[in-house]
Amino acid sequence: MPGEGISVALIGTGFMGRAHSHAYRNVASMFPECPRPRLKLICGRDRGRAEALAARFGWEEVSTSWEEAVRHAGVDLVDVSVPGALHAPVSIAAARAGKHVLCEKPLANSLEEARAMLAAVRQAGVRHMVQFNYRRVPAVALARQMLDEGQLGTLYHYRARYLQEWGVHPQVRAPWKLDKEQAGSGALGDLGSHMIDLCRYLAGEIREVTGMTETFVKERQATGGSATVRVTVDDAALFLARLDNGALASFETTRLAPGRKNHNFFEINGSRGSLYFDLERLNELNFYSLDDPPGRRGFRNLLATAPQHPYAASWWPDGHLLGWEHSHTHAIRDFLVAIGQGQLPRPNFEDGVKCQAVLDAVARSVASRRWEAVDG
Ligand code: SOE
Repeated sequence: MPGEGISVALIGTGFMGRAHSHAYRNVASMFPECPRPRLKLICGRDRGRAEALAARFGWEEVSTSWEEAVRHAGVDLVDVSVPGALHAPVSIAAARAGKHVLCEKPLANSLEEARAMLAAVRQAGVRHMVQFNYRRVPAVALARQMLDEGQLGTLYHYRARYLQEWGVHPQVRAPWKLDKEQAGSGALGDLGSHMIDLCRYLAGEIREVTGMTETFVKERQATGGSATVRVTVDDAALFLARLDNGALASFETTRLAPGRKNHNFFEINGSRGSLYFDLERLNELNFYSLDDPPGRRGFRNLLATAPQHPYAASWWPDGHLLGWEHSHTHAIRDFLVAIGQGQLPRPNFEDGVKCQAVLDAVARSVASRRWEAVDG
């Protein structure tokens, strides 16, 4: 209920810790229908860093023990924004303590862990969501609406790319992302999971895949030092897929694409038209319709900032653009509203397991060099 408040423990003080802190701090001011989150506790291994974030964003308490934080009697919701290896232990402990759980993507480092997490939240009867924030970009949610309206007709192709540049630079920001033990995989899980989730959201379930991965740079320097880190994950992954609805899909992700800062792109082709989106132009959705008269056809660029567009009415007048951080605010708004209404939001841990099953099938295909079925 608006006004009653939901007390949050945020586990993690890195990039996502900051992004989520920003969202919790602003969400109820911009979305008055949303229960107001209480920024109860922030937890991180480095006390100084947690204290600094607490001071900046207004977290009431600081902890260096996630085990204690998830059991805190004053906490209703645990936000898991830590490296992948901790997603399962923290989420499962939080669910067992009766807390709602928001977990960063990908849900886990393995399909087995993801299934155990789903079992735990179901058994505890708590609400759960995976922070696949790109579903909540207004232009992406608009694409979903247009697909629901049938504006593309029968779907033939889903084409996804998620390309970043940072891997070509000698020093890396988050060395844990290069370590299989901590991250599960490289570009495949980190960026590929976003591509898979958007495909499932927009176009349909993935039935079978064939893929390949490569680690081009085998050793790297960690941030702020001369220490060399051995890279045990992929730099790049490519895979093809067949969807349940018969559409064909292709996916490409890499951390080694100079000039591509955060190029999360999809294009969908159907019998009546096409849609494409690029995160680096996140306010825009491009639509081509065969329903337009011949001689007047061409991609039109829809600016998804009008009050008729998803989430947009709560922000600024039409044409006053939104940014990347709004996708996190929208996702957290939807989770808090769902908790307030006693509903289970999407994408929840079941979606997280389905995404993980696709990642697992790609990894199996890389090893077998064959097409692999996605484990249902
Ligand atoms: C990787 O650079 C990264 O930060 C991902 O981990 C996030 O999920 C993505 O939203 C932006 O890029």
